Amino acid sequence: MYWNSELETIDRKSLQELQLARLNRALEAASRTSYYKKFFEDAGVDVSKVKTLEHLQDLPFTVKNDLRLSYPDGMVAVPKRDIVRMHASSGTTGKSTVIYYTRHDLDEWAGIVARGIVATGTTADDVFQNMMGYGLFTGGLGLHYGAEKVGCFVIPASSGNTLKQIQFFQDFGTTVIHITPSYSLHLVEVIREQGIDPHSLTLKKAYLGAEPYSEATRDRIQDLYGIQAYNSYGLSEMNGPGVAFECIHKNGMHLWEDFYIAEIIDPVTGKQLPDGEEGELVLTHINREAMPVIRYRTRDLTRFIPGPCPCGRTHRRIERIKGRTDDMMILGGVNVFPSQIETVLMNTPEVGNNYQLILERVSNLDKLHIRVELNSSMFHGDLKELDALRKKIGEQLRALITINPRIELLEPGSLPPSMGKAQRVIDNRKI
Ligand code: DLL
Repeated sequence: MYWNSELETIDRKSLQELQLARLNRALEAASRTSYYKKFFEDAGVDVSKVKTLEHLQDLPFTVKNDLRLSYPDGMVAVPKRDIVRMHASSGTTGKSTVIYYTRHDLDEWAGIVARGIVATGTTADDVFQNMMGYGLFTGGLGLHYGAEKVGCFVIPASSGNTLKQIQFFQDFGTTVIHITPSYSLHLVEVIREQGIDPHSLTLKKAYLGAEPYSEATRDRIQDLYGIQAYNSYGLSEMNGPGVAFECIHKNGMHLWEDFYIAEIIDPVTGKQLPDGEEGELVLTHINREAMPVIRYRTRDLTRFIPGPCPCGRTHRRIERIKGRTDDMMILGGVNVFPSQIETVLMNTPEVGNNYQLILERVSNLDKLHIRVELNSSMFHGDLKELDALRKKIGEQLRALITINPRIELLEPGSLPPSMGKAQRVIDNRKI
């Protein structure tokens, strides 16, 4: 039931003591790096004065741009010969951000990934098909070593090559998949096109992550495949996947607090918010030798779910990520997240598995154009029916988020399928 029962069920007081000891070690390591040394000096802070967990709030935030500025190795705290791997995320602008790991870091990372895997009931009897990209992206290799640690039969399939993936399901009796929600929605369509009933496969579970998605999408994936889907959260700056994982209760993701000190802040003021309130997640990595990262602003919006979890793990749970602060759209003065629109679309049975949100600026006003595929079994091309459906979706969007977008209904298969992280929002506004 647990991978490491001692650490997963540690009492809060001991956990906080461990956090403080590890924080001091991480701060000391950070001060040895060329980037943080100057960073702390410029901010006028003396990290040796951090004597309690509350003192962490006196330190400045690290943002994505700091990682870019420190490129290639300004945040490395160990000699090069101790580094055994790097990962990188390209991002859309500027230099890549590079993350470094020692052998110990990789082993520890695989350990928390194993915690998440075991928390969902997966064992050495499972066949784990890893359909996240292998390479510089952390999704593939990150889960790979955790699943091997658990003793699963691991198929390092990577993403794409959809027909082969389906063949592997059948030939090796895959029971667990690791996949982005958007790719899983494409995959299930291809399975059906092959004349295979997804429910007839040996699949039992999916680990979904790497991109924001709604509860309605999880429900849809569970129904389409006839499996249980678990939410998995992570980001390359904090190792990659494995930062937080759902247990069998599927009620928020346990964030491994012996690895990360988590804060929820008001994204505007930067001040910590009271427990349970929604805000931006800020993480300090306190268990990585090669590259400590202090008070990293994730841009992800969530909150801590109050109260204990019936599974007995004492690490607090974060709620499904609502969206990224940078993905928020302001439409007619209303703040809207793509996940809110997705909820309406995925709760509409006539709607298919793929959609795009296109933002345009017309006479100084932001306009949203939703392009959404229809479900093939519902698609008859009857204009009256399509009109009624467009109206129905429009009404629900208005009722829930008071927006009035242009809705375009498309034939199934019209939009580019996603093999990894989907690009849902296309911003054509010229600022
Ligand atoms: O996406 C790591 C990962 C791989 C997580 C596989 C889970 C599974 P990055 O490429 O650095 O790392 O992107 C991190 O993706 O800040 C979130 O905005 C988003 N994200 C990741 N997991 C979730 C999730 C990997 N479960 C960024 N729900 C993060 C919502 C997620 N958003």
